[in-house]
Amino acid sequence: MPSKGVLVEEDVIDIALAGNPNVGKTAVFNALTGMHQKIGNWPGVTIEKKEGVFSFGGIKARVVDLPGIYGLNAFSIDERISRDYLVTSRPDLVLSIIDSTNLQRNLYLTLELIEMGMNVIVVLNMQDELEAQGISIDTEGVARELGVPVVMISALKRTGIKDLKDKIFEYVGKVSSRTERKFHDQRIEEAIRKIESLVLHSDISSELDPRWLSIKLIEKDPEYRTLLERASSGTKGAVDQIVSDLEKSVGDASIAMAQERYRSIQEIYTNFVKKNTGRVDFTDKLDRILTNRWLGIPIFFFLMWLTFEVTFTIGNFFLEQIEIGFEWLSESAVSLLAGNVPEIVVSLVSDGIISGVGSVMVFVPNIFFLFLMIGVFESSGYMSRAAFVMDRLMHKIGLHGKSFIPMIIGFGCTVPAIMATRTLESRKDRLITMLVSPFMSCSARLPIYLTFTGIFFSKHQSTVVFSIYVIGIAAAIGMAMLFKSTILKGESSPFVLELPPYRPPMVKETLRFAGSKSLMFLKRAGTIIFIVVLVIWALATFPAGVEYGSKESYAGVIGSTVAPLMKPMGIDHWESGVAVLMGALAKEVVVGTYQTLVGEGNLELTLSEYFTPLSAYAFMLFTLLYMPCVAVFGAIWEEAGVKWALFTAVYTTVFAFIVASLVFQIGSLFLA
Ligand SMILES: Nc1nc2c(ncn2[C@@H]2O[C@H](COP(=O)(O)OP(=O)(O)OP(=O)(O)O)[C@@H](O)[C@H]2O)c(=O)[nH]1
Ligand SMILES: [Mg+2]
Repeated sequence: MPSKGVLVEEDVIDIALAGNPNVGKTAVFNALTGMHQKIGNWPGVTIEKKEGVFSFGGIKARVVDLPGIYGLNAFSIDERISRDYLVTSRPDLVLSIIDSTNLQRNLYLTLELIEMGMNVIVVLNMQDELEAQGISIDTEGVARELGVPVVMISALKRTGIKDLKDKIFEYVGKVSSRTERKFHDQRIEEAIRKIESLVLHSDISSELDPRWLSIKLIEKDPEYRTLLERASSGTKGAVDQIVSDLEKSVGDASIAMAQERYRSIQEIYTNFVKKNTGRVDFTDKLDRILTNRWLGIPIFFFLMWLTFEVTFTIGNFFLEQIEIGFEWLSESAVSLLAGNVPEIVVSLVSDGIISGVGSVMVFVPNIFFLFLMIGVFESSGYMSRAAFVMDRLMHKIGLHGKSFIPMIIGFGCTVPAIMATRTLESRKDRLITMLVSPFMSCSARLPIYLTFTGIFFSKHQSTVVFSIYVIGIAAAIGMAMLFKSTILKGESSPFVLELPPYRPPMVKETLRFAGSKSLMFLKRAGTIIFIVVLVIWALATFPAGVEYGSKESYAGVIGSTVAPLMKPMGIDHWESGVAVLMGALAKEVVVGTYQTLVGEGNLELTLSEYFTPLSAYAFMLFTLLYMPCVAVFGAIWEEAGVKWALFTAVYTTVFAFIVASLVFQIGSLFLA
């Protein structure tokens, strides 16, 4: 690592990307490094710092992509990650990424970074959108005013990237120069200077930049106050004296400083930004419909239904082809192996591996199309609208619409949904969102619904599956309401939900997203599901001498122990007991378990003997609601502690049992 200040050619320079949420930091990161980190059109996509490298003209750069922040006072976990990285790691260079169509709001953080004494290059991103809106910015003027280099780029269209690299290159070999530009009123500057020299010559132990620390002390930032509390009473008294003297003339110092920053920004804006008025905003027009008071929620549910329609109709076409492929594979394997190897090996290969793993793999096309639809929602900007229209409903239960974003992510997989709760400021809101996110039906449950609706509701497949998803959302909201009014009472934090402009979904990125998720599904099928299938095959085969998959096999014994508990849900056979137990590892294996237990038998025939449409529906509800898979358990453990992970597993399972039993019992009354 180079010494701060002088950068020499053979050094690796550390570059951080900082900026407000959704301004294209990750897009810039990908453009610089050639990597494919996730980007999406809503604030809060990046929730952890990510590293990459690139070299250019003989220099090597290590780049860190950070979660979005509005300013250097951090509230939520993802914001804290960014702030702490900037403050304590002090990268050699910070690229302050700005959405140039939104200069006014974005510049606040830039000013803070400059005040912090960072080496800053201002990157005005989204040049294409700026031009489309007929706005122009005098970059030279802004650079002069801020005292740092300014580059205009479009990370999406990849324009200006070379320019940016050139500007980065200029830093190498140059003595870092703190900008002389001071944004504050003379009285404030004087106070900063006084405290700065106190900090330098006192017992306040800190690695922080002294000017930055002084500013934070004047702002009475509680996190930096603690440093002062630890210092001697003389130092503390002197600092307090300077601050209170200052406040006598300027009022609340932190407000005065914020006002100064806004004043500088306004000045820059009026002097260097030229706007063409009179154009009609496409985003505004579309939002009048999509976020309409009355239409918003129905449209959201319609789009959800459409997602399943696409997932099923197109997905099922491919599914059938793959199914035929696996049947052929299984038959060929049997005819090839039969007579040549022991009977038990034939059974292992055809009953266990091919049909068990195959029964899960066939759903890859459906998974692909589901994620393709989710990807389109994410990159078009609709995601934030969904959160926005649900906001009113969420507010009624005391949560913020922002909580709905992790929940939507949960339709793909619950693990990233748990991680996405990091964007919520309030710890209690965050916990509640984590506790209820598993009810948002993840893609791993889709094979269960597809199998069961295919047998029992083949005419109304997407409507039935849609109803399950809606029940999942209702359960999540209902439970959130319960938690909010009981064990996790608290104020909901005020926050204005941001609506990014609509953007055409990026075809390549969205396809890659759907592809990588499908691949992940395949990988799970190849690893965890493969192992589970082997275990089940063994349990169904042994003890030696019993008929394969019979009640006397180990699997039968285990299943029979659990099965009585499922009787209230209308389930009266041991196979489902095994399937549900295994499903706790990964929900994908539920179908694989049935298939392996049935072996050479016909799965559809067997299930249609075991279930009625009513009990099949109850069973789908149970698998929707009962304990999330081990990966989610691990994620909650990591984010909130083992206590909450255990709590989630137990309460969801009890809840699932109650709901599924009620549905079956009440349904039986009507159908009898
Ligand atoms: N038109 C246009 N869109 C862009 C440009 N750069 C990024 N975007 C889009 O802006 C959105 C946000 O991009 P990200 O890179 O995810 O933004 P981010 O700053 O990393 O966002 P967070 O991680 O949520 O803080 C995506 O929809 C991108 O496709 C650009 O230069 N032009
Ligand atoms: Mg990002």
